[in-house]
Amino acid sequence: MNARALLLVDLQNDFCAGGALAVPEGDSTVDVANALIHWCLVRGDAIVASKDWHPAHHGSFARQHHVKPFTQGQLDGLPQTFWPDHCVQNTEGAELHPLLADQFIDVVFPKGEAVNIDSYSAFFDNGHRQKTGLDEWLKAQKVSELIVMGLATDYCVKFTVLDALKLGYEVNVITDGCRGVNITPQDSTQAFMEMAAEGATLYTFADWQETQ
Ligand code: VGL
Ligand code: ZN
Repeated sequence: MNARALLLVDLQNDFCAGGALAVPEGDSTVDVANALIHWCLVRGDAIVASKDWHPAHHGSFARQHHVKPFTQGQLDGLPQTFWPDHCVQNTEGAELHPLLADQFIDVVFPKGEAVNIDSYSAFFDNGHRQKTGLDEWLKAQKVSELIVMGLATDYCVKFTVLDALKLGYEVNVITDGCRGVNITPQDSTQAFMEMAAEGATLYTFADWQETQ
């Protein structure tokens, strides 16, 4: 009872250097992830990951709407930022970062597979219409506490954390294990503030280690 899980959000090639939607310093989160994996293995925590996993013609892709990437629009009645094509199913860009110790991940939850809706959160799509299976999996393992890190701070990490809090999990965010897209420069800072305001506890990896 009261088990704990490490949740690694979208540590995929396309969000790292050279990727289609490269997040500045995205790669630098992988060392933090591997260190956390080590800690969690020793303690016997569950280790789970999410993967952005889009069909080739996903509705979040700017190309599908003949608009420039990073512009705003709507997708199936929801506000949508249009992105460069990224994390297309079964492409190298959608693979987890090669240096991530992914052999220790218990289960990976894909998201963003439905063409007409995006899915930033690892728990639900952006309309909260469908669940990914992550919540059920964690509840079956009696997980009540999460350690969350990954990419990108201002999208998938933020919405994953906000959903986790609404679902009743105790959420610890490892800030230096996250990097943001920052379409506007303050987006990541703002995202961390929102997560904290809703009840997440923010730690640097060094500070988190002190608590263990
Ligand atoms: C993400 C934009 C589009 C993320 C995914 O993982 O944060 N951002 N798709
Ligand atoms: Zn995406």
